[in-house]
Amino acid sequence: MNADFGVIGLAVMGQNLALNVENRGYTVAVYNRTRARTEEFMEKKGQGRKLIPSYLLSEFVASLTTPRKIILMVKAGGPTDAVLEQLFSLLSARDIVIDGGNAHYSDTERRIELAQKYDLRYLGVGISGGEEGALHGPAIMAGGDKEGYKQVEQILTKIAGIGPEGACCAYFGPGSAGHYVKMVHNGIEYAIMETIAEAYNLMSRGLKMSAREMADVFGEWNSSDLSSYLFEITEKILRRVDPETGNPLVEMILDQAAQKGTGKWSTQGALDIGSPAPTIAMAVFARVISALKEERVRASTVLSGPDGRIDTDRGQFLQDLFAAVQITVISAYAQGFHQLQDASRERGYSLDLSEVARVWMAGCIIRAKSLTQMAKAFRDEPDLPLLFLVAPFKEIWEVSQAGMRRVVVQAHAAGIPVPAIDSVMDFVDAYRSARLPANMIQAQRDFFGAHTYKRVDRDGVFHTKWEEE
Ligand code: NBP
Repeated sequence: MNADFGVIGLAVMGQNLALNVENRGYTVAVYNRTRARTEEFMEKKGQGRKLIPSYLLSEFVASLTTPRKIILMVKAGGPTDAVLEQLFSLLSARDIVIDGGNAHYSDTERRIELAQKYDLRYLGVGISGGEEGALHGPAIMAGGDKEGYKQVEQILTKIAGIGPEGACCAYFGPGSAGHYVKMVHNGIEYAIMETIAEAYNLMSRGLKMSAREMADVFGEWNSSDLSSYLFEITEKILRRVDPETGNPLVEMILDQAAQKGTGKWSTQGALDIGSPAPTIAMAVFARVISALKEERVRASTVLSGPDGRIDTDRGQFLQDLFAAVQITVISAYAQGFHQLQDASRERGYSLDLSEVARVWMAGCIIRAKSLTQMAKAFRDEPDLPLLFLVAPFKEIWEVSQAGMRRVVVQAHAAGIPVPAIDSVMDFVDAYRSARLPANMIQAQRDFFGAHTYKRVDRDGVFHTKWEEE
């Protein structure tokens, strides 16, 4: 029996992806560096299935029909390089290698060049949805060798999540396009998670609401235009009680957020191409500050400020908070799409943003009802720079900005940090300003560094000797 598809790496993602492919009727070859993991997988989940385990990479390669179709689900970075180093020399020309891990886009570019030397077809594919998604239908963001994609398209499409506009799998462009889209997906994910955490903080610390009351609010929001996976799980999290203490479980969790790097990469990528992604950046920095627990505990006894209480009409505040959260969440997507637009130009991806929005509609962590309207906005205007410029997002901004401004003012007055919400207020206010104070910055640069400046009233480049009258 020869396998149709091969999976290397049998941690949670690889196992579930292998089972997902097998569930669609394919025979799947599986291999993992550590033998025991493969044995355990076969024993616990592989019984009676069309899975072919191998304990040597050469045997794994030999068990696949040609052209071979192999996906790597191993730890990104060095481990992926370690596998590829062995794998490439075992393969035949035009075999297809898919990196399904969270690779940095520059690593993908480098590996594509290496694969070309072996005449292999290399695909960098972002897969989102966590372990459940991998098993039942992830969002699949592919990039790289187009011919290679055509040959695995049927399998990838069959295992993908199904959204309101079809299977959530697409080829986005050459090179590292797929991994770049996945990286920005994760950046948006960071920003939405931070926004939700800020809303939770305002309700819990500011309004002194109970976990159950907050769960009701998130449940209500999840039945509105904000309907999305992250709001859905937030309600569930707030309803979970810690069996040991009887307290809401979330209150028993240490307030130090971890980060695996994709939010950071997304921000670095935005800075590299001069794309405005302040909310994604603030979400990364919020996690960085949260990690400084000992410093924060010390500072809390040294630095004074308001006590965090928000004394206001609760109903009105919650309405305003909805407005602030809605604008901030839309802005997270808007900044992400802006970055993709810029990266597409800069890196030659030729991304179709309506297709990106469509693929994010199911299977992935940032799936949301509003993506349907976002896909339409980019179908109507493929080069749309920012979602807020068109309906219905323009109207949401018009209707909701007053409430959002009240939330920002009240949060600052109470001493509650809202970096994501705040960053969006500043971002949109700056973006809608025909004139910003950057003229002062240009004057300063010219003053100390003779960097020159342009004038508003005529063409040319100018320099002033500022200390001479
Ligand atoms: P991990 O990212 O924890 O990686 C574990 C796998 O990498 C194991 O199979 C391990 O083999 C293998 N590996 C390592 Br570590 N070093 C290796 C080496 N030098 N040579 C060969 N194999 C090596 O697994 P995961 O959480 O299932 O994620 C897999 C990929 O999918 C990652 O790139 C991840 O970023 C991405 N991803 C994960 C999620 C998620 O929710 N977890 C979501 C989306 C994408 P061993 O058994 O021998 O140690």
